[in-house]
Amino acid sequence: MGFSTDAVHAGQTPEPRTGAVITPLFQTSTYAQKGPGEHTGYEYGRTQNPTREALEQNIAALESGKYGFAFASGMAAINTVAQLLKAGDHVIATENVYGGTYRFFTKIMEKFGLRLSWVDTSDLEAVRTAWRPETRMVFVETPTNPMLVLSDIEQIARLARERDALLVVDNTFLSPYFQRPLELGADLVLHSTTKYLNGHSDVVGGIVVTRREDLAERLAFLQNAAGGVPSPFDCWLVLRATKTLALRMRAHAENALRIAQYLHDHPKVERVLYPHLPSHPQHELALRQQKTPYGDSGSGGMVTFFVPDFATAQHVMRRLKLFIVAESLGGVESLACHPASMTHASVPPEMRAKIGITDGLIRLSVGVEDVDDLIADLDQALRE
Ligand code: P1T
Repeated sequence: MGFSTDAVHAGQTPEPRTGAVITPLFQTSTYAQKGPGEHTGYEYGRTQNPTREALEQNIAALESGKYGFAFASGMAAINTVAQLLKAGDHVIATENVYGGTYRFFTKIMEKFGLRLSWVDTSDLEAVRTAWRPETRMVFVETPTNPMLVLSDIEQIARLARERDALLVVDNTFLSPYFQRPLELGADLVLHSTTKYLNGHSDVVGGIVVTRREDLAERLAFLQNAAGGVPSPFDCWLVLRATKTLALRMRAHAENALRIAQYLHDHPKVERVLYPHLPSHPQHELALRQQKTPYGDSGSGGMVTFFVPDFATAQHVMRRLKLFIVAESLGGVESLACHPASMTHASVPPEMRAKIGITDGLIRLSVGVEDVDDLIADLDQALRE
Protein backbone atom coordinates (compact mmCIF):
# COMPACT_ATOMS: atom_id res chain seq x y z
CA MET A 1 0.00 0.00 0.00
CA GLY A 2 1.04 3.59 -0.51
CA PHE A 3 2.21 5.77 2.37
CA SER A 4 -0.99 7.82 2.66
CA THR A 5 -3.14 4.70 2.46
CA ASP A 6 -1.11 3.19 5.29
CA ALA A 7 -1.33 6.47 7.21
CA VAL A 8 -5.13 6.26 7.14
CA HIS A 9 -5.58 2.50 7.50
CA ALA A 10 -2.55 0.59 8.86
CA GLY A 11 -3.25 -0.97 12.24
CA GLN A 12 -6.93 -0.10 12.01
CA THR A 13 -10.06 -1.94 10.97
CA PRO A 14 -13.67 -1.06 11.82
CA GLU A 15 -14.50 -2.18 15.34
CA PRO A 16 -16.27 -5.58 15.10
CA ARG A 17 -19.17 -5.06 17.56
CA THR A 18 -20.55 -1.74 16.25
CA GLY A 19 -18.67 -1.13 13.01
CA ALA A 20 -17.19 2.09 14.43
CA VAL A 21 -14.80 3.30 11.74
CA ILE A 22 -12.41 4.92 14.19
CA THR A 23 -10.35 2.73 16.52
CA PRO A 24 -12.00 3.03 19.96
CA LEU A 25 -10.26 4.58 22.89
CA PHE A 26 -9.73 1.65 25.28
CA GLN A 27 -9.32 3.81 28.37
CA THR A 28 -8.92 0.93 30.79
CA SER A 29 -6.18 -0.20 33.16
CA THR A 30 -7.20 -3.87 33.29
CA TYR A 31 -9.27 -6.62 31.61
CA ALA A 32 -11.71 -9.20 32.98
CA GLN A 33 -10.48 -12.83 33.08
CA LYS A 34 -12.89 -15.81 33.00
CA GLY A 35 -10.77 -17.58 35.57
CA PRO A 36 -7.23 -17.12 36.88
CA GLY A 37 -4.92 -16.82 33.88
CA GLU A 38 -7.83 -17.30 31.41
CA HIS A 39 -7.67 -13.98 29.57
CA THR A 40 -8.42 -12.63 26.10
CA GLY A 41 -4.78 -11.85 25.36
CA TYR A 42 -5.20 -8.60 27.28
CA GLU A 43 -4.21 -8.77 30.96
CA TYR A 44 -3.12 -5.36 32.20
CA GLY A 45 -2.94 -1.86 30.73
CA ARG A 46 0.82 -1.44 30.96
CA THR A 47 1.36 -4.72 29.13
CA GLN A 48 -1.23 -4.48 26.34
CA ASN A 49 -3.73 -1.91 25.10
CA PRO A 50 -5.62 -2.15 21.78
CA THR A 51 -5.51 1.60 21.06
CA ARG A 52 -1.75 1.60 21.67
CA GLU A 53 -1.31 -1.47 19.45
CA ALA A 54 -3.17 0.25 16.61
CA LEU A 55 -0.84 3.26 16.89
CA GLU A 56 2.26 1.04 17.07
CA GLN A 57 1.24 -0.87 13.94
CA ASN A 58 0.35 2.32 12.14
CA ILE A 59 3.69 4.05 12.70
CA ALA A 60 5.61 0.79 12.13
CA ALA A 61 4.03 0.66 8.66
CA LEU A 62 4.92 4.30 7.93
CA GLU A 63 8.54 3.67 8.93
CA SER A 64 8.74 0.53 6.74
CA GLY A 65 9.16 -1.47 9.92
CA LYS A 66 7.41 -4.47 11.43
CA TYR A 67 7.20 -3.75 15.14
CA GLY A 68 6.41 -0.52 16.98
CA PHE A 69 6.64 0.33 20.69
CA ALA A 70 4.97 3.48 21.98
CA PHE A 71 6.18 5.41 25.00
CA ALA A 72 5.08 8.25 27.26
CA SER A 73 7.63 10.66 25.72
CA GLY A 74 10.47 10.80 23.25
CA MET A 75 12.84 10.62 26.22
CA ALA A 76 11.10 7.46 27.52
CA ALA A 77 11.65 5.93 24.05
CA ILE A 78 15.36 6.87 24.14
CA ASN A 79 15.64 5.59 27.72
CA THR A 80 14.24 2.22 26.66
CA VAL A 81 16.59 1.95 23.69
CA ALA A 82 19.53 2.68 26.03
CA GLN A 83 18.38 -0.20 28.23
CA LEU A 84 19.26 -2.60 25.41
CA LEU A 85 22.86 -1.94 26.53
CA LYS A 86 24.78 -2.79 29.68
CA ALA A 87 27.48 -1.23 31.87
CA GLY A 88 30.80 -1.02 30.04
CA ASP A 89 29.22 -0.76 26.59
CA HIS A 90 30.31 2.17 24.43
CA VAL A 91 28.00 4.41 22.40
CA ILE A 92 29.02 6.74 19.57
CA ALA A 93 26.46 9.53 19.49
CA THR A 94 25.91 12.56 17.26
CA GLU A 95 27.47 15.49 19.15
CA ASN A 96 24.58 17.83 18.36
CA VAL A 97 21.51 15.97 19.60
CA TYR A 98 18.47 17.46 21.33
CA GLY A 99 19.67 18.91 24.67
CA GLY A 100 17.55 16.46 26.66
CA THR A 101 19.14 13.48 24.88
CA TYR A 102 22.61 14.79 25.75
CA ARG A 103 21.51 15.33 29.36
CA PHE A 104 20.02 11.83 29.56
CA PHE A 105 23.19 10.05 28.39
CA THR A 106 25.70 12.22 30.30
CA LYS A 107 23.80 12.72 33.57
CA ILE A 108 22.03 9.36 33.85
CA MET A 109 23.42 6.58 31.65
CA GLU A 110 27.09 7.38 32.32
CA LYS A 111 26.31 6.96 36.03
CA PHE A 112 25.29 3.37 35.22
CA GLY A 113 28.55 2.65 33.39
CA LEU A 114 27.65 3.41 29.78
CA ARG A 115 30.51 5.10 27.93
CA LEU A 116 29.75 7.85 25.42
CA SER A 117 31.72 9.45 22.61
CA TRP A 118 30.13 12.60 21.18
CA VAL A 119 31.12 12.68 17.55
CA ASP A 120 30.37 14.70 14.43
CA THR A 121 28.64 11.76 12.75
CA SER A 122 28.40 13.70 9.47
CA ASP A 123 32.10 12.75 9.17
CA LEU A 124 32.37 9.00 8.57
CA GLU A 125 36.08 9.05 9.34
CA ALA A 126 35.34 10.57 12.77
CA VAL A 127 32.88 7.71 13.43
CA ARG A 128 35.55 5.15 12.46
CA THR A 129 38.14 6.85 14.66
CA ALA A 130 35.82 6.86 17.68
CA TRP A 131 35.15 3.12 17.38
CA ARG A 132 36.25 0.89 20.28
CA PRO A 133 36.08 -2.88 20.72
CA GLU A 134 33.17 -2.36 23.17
CA THR A 135 31.15 -0.07 20.84
CA ARG A 136 27.64 -1.53 20.75
CA MET A 137 25.52 1.34 19.48
CA VAL A 138 25.69 4.34 17.18
CA PHE A 139 23.02 6.90 18.05
CA VAL A 140 22.40 9.32 15.20
CA GLU A 141 20.15 12.33 14.99
CA THR A 142 19.75 13.56 11.40
CA PRO A 143 19.04 16.37 10.70
CA THR A 144 20.34 17.52 14.08
CA ASN A 145 18.51 19.77 16.48
CA PRO A 146 19.05 22.71 15.92
CA MET A 147 22.05 22.84 13.52
CA LEU A 148 20.41 20.69 10.82
CA VAL A 149 23.61 18.72 10.20
CA LEU A 150 23.01 15.51 8.23
CA SER A 151 24.62 12.11 8.73
CA ASP A 152 24.75 9.51 5.98
CA ILE A 153 22.55 6.75 7.40
CA GLU A 154 23.42 4.18 4.73
CA GLN A 155 27.18 4.48 5.26
CA ILE A 156 26.98 4.44 9.05
CA ALA A 157 24.63 1.43 8.86
CA ARG A 158 27.21 -0.45 6.81
CA LEU A 159 29.92 0.34 9.34
CA ALA A 160 27.72 -0.66 12.29
CA ARG A 161 26.72 -3.94 10.61
CA GLU A 162 30.33 -4.90 9.86
CA ARG A 163 31.27 -4.23 13.47
CA ASP A 164 28.24 -5.72 15.18
CA ALA A 165 26.77 -2.56 16.69
CA LEU A 166 23.20 -1.27 16.55
CA LEU A 167 22.39 1.84 14.55
CA VAL A 168 19.64 3.93 16.13
CA VAL A 169 18.28 6.97 14.26
CA ASP A 170 16.23 9.72 15.88
CA ASN A 171 13.94 10.65 12.96
CA THR A 172 11.90 13.25 14.84
CA PHE A 173 12.81 16.22 12.62
CA LEU A 174 11.70 14.70 9.31
CA SER A 175 9.08 12.08 10.18
CA PRO A 176 8.79 8.97 7.99
CA TYR A 177 7.30 11.10 5.23
CA PHE A 178 10.71 12.58 4.42
CA GLN A 179 13.09 9.91 5.74
CA ARG A 180 12.79 6.19 6.50
CA PRO A 181 16.03 5.09 8.22
CA LEU A 182 15.11 1.38 8.33
CA GLU A 183 15.10 1.33 4.52
CA LEU A 184 18.64 2.73 4.68
CA GLY A 185 19.88 -0.01 7.03
CA ALA A 186 19.25 1.35 10.55
CA ASP A 187 18.25 -1.24 13.18
CA LEU A 188 15.98 1.06 15.17
CA VAL A 189 14.23 4.31 14.38
CA LEU A 190 12.71 6.46 17.09
CA HIS A 191 10.62 9.59 17.43
CA SER A 192 9.37 12.10 19.82
CA THR A 193 5.76 11.71 18.62
CA THR A 194 5.18 15.00 20.45
CA LYS A 195 6.41 16.59 17.23
CA TYR A 196 5.36 15.94 13.59
CA LEU A 197 3.71 12.55 14.13
CA ASN A 198 1.16 14.10 16.46
CA GLY A 199 1.51 17.51 14.86
CA HIS A 200 -1.03 19.39 16.96
CA SER A 201 0.99 20.27 20.08
CA ASP A 202 -1.38 18.49 22.45
CA VAL A 203 0.47 15.23 23.27
CA VAL A 204 3.87 14.27 24.69
CA GLY A 205 4.86 10.84 23.39
CA GLY A 206 7.51 8.63 21.82
CA ILE A 207 7.88 5.56 19.63
CA VAL A 208 10.56 3.04 18.59
CA VAL A 209 10.24 0.95 15.40
CA THR A 210 12.27 -2.00 14.13
CA ARG A 211 12.15 -4.78 11.53
CA ARG A 212 14.19 -7.15 13.70
CA GLU A 213 12.28 -9.78 15.66
CA ASP A 214 15.10 -10.23 18.21
CA LEU A 215 15.07 -6.51 19.04
CA ALA A 216 11.27 -6.45 19.06
CA GLU A 217 11.21 -9.17 21.72
CA ARG A 218 13.63 -7.27 23.91
CA LEU A 219 11.78 -3.97 23.43
CA ALA A 220 8.42 -5.57 24.26
CA PHE A 221 9.98 -6.89 27.46
CA LEU A 222 11.47 -3.49 28.34
CA GLN A 223 8.29 -1.58 27.49
CA ASN A 224 6.40 -3.67 30.01
CA ALA A 225 9.15 -4.22 32.58
CA ALA A 226 10.41 -0.62 32.72
CA GLY A 227 6.89 0.72 32.12
CA GLY A 228 7.31 4.03 30.28
CA VAL A 229 4.02 3.56 28.41
CA PRO A 230 1.71 6.29 27.04
CA SER A 231 -1.93 6.76 28.04
CA PRO A 232 -4.53 5.22 25.71
CA PHE A 233 -5.96 8.69 25.08
CA ASP A 234 -2.60 10.04 23.92
CA CYS A 235 -2.27 7.02 21.60
CA TRP A 236 -5.72 7.74 20.21
CA LEU A 237 -4.81 11.38 19.54
CA VAL A 238 -1.55 10.48 17.77
CA LEU A 239 -3.38 7.85 15.70
CA ARG A 240 -5.84 10.56 14.66
CA ALA A 241 -2.93 12.77 13.59
CA THR A 242 -0.83 10.33 11.57
CA LYS A 243 -3.72 10.10 9.05
CA THR A 244 -2.81 13.59 7.79
CA LEU A 245 0.98 13.24 8.10
CA ALA A 246 1.70 13.45 4.36
CA LEU A 247 -0.56 16.49 3.90
CA ARG A 248 0.95 18.29 6.83
CA MET A 249 4.58 17.47 5.99
CA ARG A 250 4.18 18.75 2.44
CA ALA A 251 2.73 22.01 3.78
CA HIS A 252 5.47 22.37 6.43
CA ALA A 253 8.22 21.78 3.86
CA GLU A 254 6.74 24.15 1.27
CA ASN A 255 6.42 26.96 3.83
CA ALA A 256 9.84 26.27 5.37
CA LEU A 257 11.61 26.43 2.01
CA ARG A 258 9.97 29.79 1.24
CA ILE A 259 10.97 31.14 4.65
CA ALA A 260 14.52 29.81 4.35
CA GLN A 261 14.84 31.58 0.99
CA TYR A 262 13.43 34.80 2.45
CA LEU A 263 15.86 34.71 5.40
CA HIS A 264 18.76 33.82 3.11
CA ASP A 265 18.25 37.11 1.24
CA HIS A 266 17.67 39.24 4.37
CA PRO A 267 20.53 41.67 5.13
CA LYS A 268 20.16 41.28 8.93
CA VAL A 269 20.50 37.50 8.80
CA GLU A 270 24.08 36.21 8.88
CA ARG A 271 23.39 32.64 7.85
CA VAL A 272 20.44 30.28 7.28
CA LEU A 273 20.50 26.52 7.68
CA TYR A 274 17.97 24.47 5.73
CA PRO A 275 19.07 21.29 3.95
CA HIS A 276 17.05 22.04 0.81
CA LEU A 277 18.76 25.39 0.27
CA PRO A 278 21.61 24.89 -2.22
CA SER A 279 23.83 26.82 0.24
CA HIS A 280 23.53 24.01 2.83
CA PRO A 281 26.89 22.16 3.00
CA GLN A 282 25.13 18.80 2.69
CA HIS A 283 22.53 19.74 0.12
CA GLU A 284 23.45 16.76 -2.07
CA LEU A 285 22.98 14.31 0.80
CA ALA A 286 19.62 15.93 1.60
CA LEU A 287 18.42 15.34 -1.97
CA ARG A 288 19.57 11.71 -1.86
CA GLN A 289 18.58 10.69 1.68
CA GLN A 290 15.51 12.74 2.55
CA LYS A 291 13.10 11.12 0.15
CA THR A 292 9.34 10.89 0.34
CA PRO A 293 7.78 7.52 -0.49
CA TYR A 294 6.81 9.10 -3.82
CA GLY A 295 10.40 9.79 -4.89
CA ASP A 296 10.68 13.55 -4.40
CA SER A 297 12.78 14.97 -1.59
CA GLY A 298 12.24 17.50 1.17
CA SER A 299 13.57 18.90 4.41
CA GLY A 300 10.53 19.30 6.66
CA GLY A 301 9.63 22.37 8.63
CA MET A 302 12.69 23.29 10.71
CA VAL A 303 14.73 26.36 9.77
CA THR A 304 17.68 27.72 11.75
CA PHE A 305 19.15 31.19 11.28
CA PHE A 306 21.75 33.44 12.85
CA VAL A 307 21.54 37.07 13.85
CA PRO A 308 24.66 38.83 15.21
CA ASP A 309 24.13 38.44 18.96
CA PHE A 310 21.84 37.64 21.90
CA ALA A 311 20.44 41.19 22.06
CA THR A 312 19.32 41.01 18.43
CA ALA A 313 17.88 37.51 18.89
CA GLN A 314 15.93 38.70 21.94
CA HIS A 315 14.71 41.78 20.08
CA VAL A 316 13.51 39.72 17.10
CA MET A 317 11.84 37.06 19.24
CA ARG A 318 10.03 39.60 21.42
CA ARG A 319 8.63 41.31 18.33
CA LEU A 320 7.25 38.16 16.69
CA LYS A 321 3.45 38.12 16.76
CA LEU A 322 2.36 35.06 14.77
CA PHE A 323 5.35 32.84 15.58
CA ILE A 324 4.92 31.81 19.21
CA VAL A 325 8.06 31.75 21.35
CA ALA A 326 8.06 28.24 22.79
CA GLU A 327 10.01 24.98 23.09
CA SER A 328 8.95 21.99 20.98
CA LEU A 329 8.30 21.78 17.25
CA GLY A 330 6.34 19.98 14.58
CA GLY A 331 2.89 21.39 15.32
CA VAL A 332 0.61 23.08 12.81
CA GLU A 333 1.35 26.44 14.45
CA SER A 334 4.69 28.18 13.91
CA LEU A 335 7.07 28.42 16.86
CA ALA A 336 10.34 30.26 17.46
CA CYS A 337 12.95 29.02 19.91
CA HIS A 338 16.29 30.28 21.24
CA PRO A 339 18.17 26.99 21.76
CA ALA A 340 21.04 28.46 23.86
CA SER A 341 18.62 29.55 26.59
CA MET A 342 15.79 27.08 25.98
CA THR A 343 16.02 23.57 24.44
CA HIS A 344 19.82 23.27 24.66
CA ALA A 345 20.44 25.13 27.94
CA SER A 346 21.36 21.75 29.50
CA VAL A 347 24.26 21.36 27.05
CA PRO A 348 27.46 22.81 28.60
CA PRO A 349 28.55 26.16 27.03
CA GLU A 350 31.83 24.65 25.68
CA MET A 351 29.87 21.92 23.90
CA ARG A 352 27.39 24.46 22.55
CA ALA A 353 30.30 26.52 21.21
CA LYS A 354 31.87 23.43 19.58
CA ILE A 355 28.60 22.54 17.86
CA GLY A 356 27.94 26.14 16.79
CA ILE A 357 24.88 26.95 18.93
CA THR A 358 25.58 30.66 19.36
CA ASP A 359 23.57 33.20 21.34
CA GLY A 360 22.40 34.67 18.05
CA LEU A 361 20.88 31.42 16.78
CA ILE A 362 17.09 31.26 16.35
CA ARG A 363 15.27 28.02 15.49
CA LEU A 364 11.94 28.15 13.69
CA SER A 365 9.38 25.37 13.57
CA VAL A 366 7.45 26.49 10.52
CA GLY A 367 3.75 25.65 10.72
CA VAL A 368 1.08 25.33 8.06
CA GLU A 369 -0.32 28.87 8.19
CA ASP A 370 -0.35 31.05 5.05
CA VAL A 371 3.31 31.57 4.27
CA ASP A 372 2.86 35.24 3.33
CA ASP A 373 1.57 35.93 6.85
CA LEU A 374 4.58 34.13 8.35
CA ILE A 375 7.02 36.08 6.18
CA ALA A 376 5.27 39.37 7.04
CA ASP A 377 5.68 38.52 10.73
CA LEU A 378 9.40 37.81 10.34
CA ASP A 379 9.78 40.94 8.24
CA GLN A 380 8.34 43.24 10.90
CA ALA A 381 10.30 41.46 13.66
CA LEU A 382 13.61 41.85 11.79
CA ARG A 383 13.02 45.58 11.23
CA GLU A 384 14.82 48.03 13.58
O1 P1T B 1 10.05 15.91 24.48
P1 P1T B 1 10.04 14.41 24.24
O2 P1T B 1 8.78 13.92 23.62
O3 P1T B 1 10.45 13.62 25.44
O4 P1T B 1 11.15 14.15 23.09
C1 P1T B 1 12.53 14.35 23.27
C2 P1T B 1 13.18 14.64 21.95
C3 P1T B 1 13.83 13.62 21.29
N1 P1T B 1 14.43 13.82 20.09
C4 P1T B 1 14.39 15.02 19.49
C5 P1T B 1 15.08 15.19 18.16
C6 P1T B 1 13.73 16.08 20.07
O5 P1T B 1 13.69 17.25 19.43
C7 P1T B 1 13.10 15.91 21.34
C8 P1T B 1 12.40 17.01 22.04
N2 P1T B 1 12.69 18.29 21.56
C9 P1T B 1 12.19 19.47 22.03
C10 P1T B 1 11.33 19.55 23.06
C11 P1T B 1 12.65 20.68 21.34
O6 P1T B 1 12.02 21.76 21.47
O7 P1T B 1 13.65 20.59 20.62
